[in-house]
Amino acid sequence: MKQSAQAMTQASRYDWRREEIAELYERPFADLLFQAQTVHRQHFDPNAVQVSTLLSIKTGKCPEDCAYCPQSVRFETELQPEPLLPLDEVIAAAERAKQNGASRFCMGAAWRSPKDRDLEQVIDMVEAVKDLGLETCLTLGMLNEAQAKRLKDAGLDYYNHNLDTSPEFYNDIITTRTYQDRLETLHHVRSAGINVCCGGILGMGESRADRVGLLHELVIQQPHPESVPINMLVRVQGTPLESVEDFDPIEFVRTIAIARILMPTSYVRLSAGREEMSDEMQALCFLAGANSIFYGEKLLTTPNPAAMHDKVLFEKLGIQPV
Ligand code: SAM
Ligand code: DTB
Ligand code: SF4
Repeated sequence: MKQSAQAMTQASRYDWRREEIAELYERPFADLLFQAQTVHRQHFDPNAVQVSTLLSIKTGKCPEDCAYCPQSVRFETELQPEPLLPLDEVIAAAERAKQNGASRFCMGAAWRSPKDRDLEQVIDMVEAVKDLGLETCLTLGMLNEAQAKRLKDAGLDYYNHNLDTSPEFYNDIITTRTYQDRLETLHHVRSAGINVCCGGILGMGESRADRVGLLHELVIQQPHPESVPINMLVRVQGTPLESVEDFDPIEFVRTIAIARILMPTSYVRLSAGREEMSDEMQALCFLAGANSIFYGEKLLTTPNPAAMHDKVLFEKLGIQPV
C-alpha cells in the first residue's frame, strides 16, 4: 500500500499491538526503510550519530547465567576476571574517551545487583566522569528503589538495563532472574528520574515473533526508553550460544527500522556486533534510523571496531559524531 510522507508522520504511540509490529516486518524493504528514514528526519539530524564509550569497571565472576554472556561464572570462557577498578583508572579511561570524541561514558559491572558499599564507590566514579563534562551511564544489574534514588541524587544521567528478548524466549536464555525483575528495575530507574537505556539482543536463535515481542515490550513503556540499544549477539567461545547460526543482516536492519518507527524520538543504538558487520550493513542501519554507536576498541570484554575505522566510515558517510 502506498503512503504519503505526511501520513507517515506520527506522534509517539504506546498502544502498538504485536500484529501491527509483525506487519511492519512484512513490508517490502524499500518501503520500510523509507518510512523509517522519514520518521527519523522528523525528529533528528539524519547525519549526526551520538557516540558513547564503554568501560567494564568490574569484570567476570557474575553469578547470573545469561547464555550469551562471557562474564558468567558458570561458563568457561577465556575471560580474565577483574575486581572493581580503582577510581584513577576509570578517570584515565574517561579522559581518553573524551579526547576521542565520545559524549557519554558508560560503565558496566558484572553484578547481579550492586551491594550498597559498591554503589558508593561507583558514585565516586559517576561524579568524577561528570566533572570531565561527559554524560554518565551505568549498567550494574538489578537496582532497588533506594539505589535508583541514590544514583539520581549523585547526578547519573542514564541507566542501562536490557530486556534482551521477548518474555516467551527469555527463559531459554536466563533462569536466574525473571523478566518481571527486569521490568521492576526499569520502573525504579524511571521513577527516580534517570533516563532509561533499554534494548535487547538479536541472533540468539529467537524467532521473528520473539523480536516482535521484544519491540512490543519496549514500545509499551511510557515514556519510551530514551536510548534503545540493539545488540547483535557476539558469540563467545565457552558460552552456550557460542555456535548459534549467523544472523541475517537484512533482518537486523529491518529491526532497526522498526525500532525507529515505533520509538520516533528515542536514540536507537547500533550496539554490540559491529565487528561482524560490513560498512555497507552499518550504513543501512544508519539509513534505517540508528543514531548512536559504541565507539572505542572494546565493548565490555569483546572487541569493537578500531576508532580509526569508525572515523573513516563516518567521513565516507558524511556523518558527524556528537
Ligand atoms: N550485569 C549487568 C546486567 O546484565 O544488567 C550489566 C552488564 S551486562 C554485560 C549488559 C548487557 O550487555 C546485557 O544485558 C546484554 O544485553 C549485553 N550483552 C552481554 N553479552 C553480550 C553478547 N555476547 N553479545 C551481545 N550483547 C551482550
Ligand atoms: C548494551 O546493550 N550493550 C553493551 C551495553 N549495553 C552495556 C554491552 C555489550 C556487551 C558485549 C559483550 C562484551 O563485550 O562483553
Ligand atoms: Fe552477569 Fe550481566 Fe553477564 Fe548476565 S549479562 S551474566 S548479569 S554480567
